[in-house]
Amino acid sequence: MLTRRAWLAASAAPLLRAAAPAAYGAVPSARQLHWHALETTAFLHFTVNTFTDKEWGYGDEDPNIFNPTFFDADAIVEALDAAGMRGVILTAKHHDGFCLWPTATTGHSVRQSSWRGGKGDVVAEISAAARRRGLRFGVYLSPWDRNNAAYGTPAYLPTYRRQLTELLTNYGPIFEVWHDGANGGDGFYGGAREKRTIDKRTYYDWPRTWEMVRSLQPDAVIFSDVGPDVRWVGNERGIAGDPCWCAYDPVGADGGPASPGDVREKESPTGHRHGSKWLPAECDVSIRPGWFWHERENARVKTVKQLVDLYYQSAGRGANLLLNVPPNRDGLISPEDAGALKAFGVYRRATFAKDLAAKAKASQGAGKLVDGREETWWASSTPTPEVTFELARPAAFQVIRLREAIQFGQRVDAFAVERWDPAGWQPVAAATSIGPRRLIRLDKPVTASRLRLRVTQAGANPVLSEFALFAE
Ligand code: FUL
Repeated sequence: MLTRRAWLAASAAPLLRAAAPAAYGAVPSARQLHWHALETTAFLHFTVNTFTDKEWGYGDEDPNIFNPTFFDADAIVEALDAAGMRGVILTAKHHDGFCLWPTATTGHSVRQSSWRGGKGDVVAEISAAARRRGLRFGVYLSPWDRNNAAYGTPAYLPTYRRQLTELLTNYGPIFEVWHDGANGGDGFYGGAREKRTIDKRTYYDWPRTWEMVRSLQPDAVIFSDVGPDVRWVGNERGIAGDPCWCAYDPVGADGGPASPGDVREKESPTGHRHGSKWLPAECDVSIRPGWFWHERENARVKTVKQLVDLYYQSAGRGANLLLNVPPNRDGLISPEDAGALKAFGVYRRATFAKDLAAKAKASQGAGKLVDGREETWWASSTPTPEVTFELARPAAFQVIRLREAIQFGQRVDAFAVERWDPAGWQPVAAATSIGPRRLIRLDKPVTASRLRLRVTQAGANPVLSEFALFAE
């Protein structure tokens, strides 16, 4: 199995019970640890835009236009599950202000649509379908609301918070709350049809909203450009930095305090090696050129090869991948997207089914295995340990996966993997950050029966929880 126990199984030495290592630098909260384990999640961009063929709705849409005749939440979630997605975040309200649940806060929602006679509730159906299939459910609620007459004045904020309260109280456990940084500009605004700009730093009073999220859904992580739990990776291509550090101290574009929509995004892909906050990166990217479904983009759905590459460039660098798959006008995932998702899932299941190092014997060098009750990790007693793995038989592998026991912080700066051949140790791969996960995909398979992991630089004695090998 691909668990942290693999490290234990790999050991020839007896298990030691010892005190947990002291934490180094920033460390994750319990809710962040759960989030890291999800690894890949899906985004659903779905609203009036799906029917108007737009990316940003103006806010003046006729609610009747939202009419996904064959909407099937189970079919949507099934398509995401096939790709190995462990959570799904729905655009409960995008910038147009149209709410996909029958909210009491506005007249711009599914309740005003003739879809299902005004009795439809996309949030209820997707959250229930996700629960049935074991996927976690999260919500995107756009702060910018181009429909709301009060947008831009303090009177809008209670509405935004009431919408969030409805979402966080009526639809079961929420794993992630997603705050978009796109803000302000022109819109319908109750008929005013004008441009409204807000001060991103002060208008939303985010600390107060986040406190509310904490009280309603204490286990949910909060995403924005600046966290507080999960950071935007700084691009919409789905690509993390290399290295990608989990710690980050976001700074505003002008060097002042950062806020959602105002961050020096060039620093977000990499994070800060010695940042004071654990603020890991999430890579949002769409399977299509746009975030919403457009018929003209049916031929431009990412191929399985592109999805696999993205997986290594995001999840493989320790970030989470948030892959957007927009439902179409029928209220279903189009066959093009479903096909790519399925093939991506097949690749993942086939590649990661068998850890070729699971039965290897590890020389522990100057370190020890520690039984942390829930899991086991290997704590080095030097900053730059070398561990040798003797495989039961020669194995051909193309992917190496490492994990740090991140509850003790991100400690490793750089490492190398080598294989033994009669002429001595030969380099196989080298990389920098590990954190929750580091995947190294080799250009071609390598065959070896003895491997060596060398941590070449670390801020503190490494604490590792996995070394695994896979054939692609
Ligand atoms: C952006 C939005 O403006 C896009 O429409 C999309 O929702 C993307 C995920 O975030 O800021």
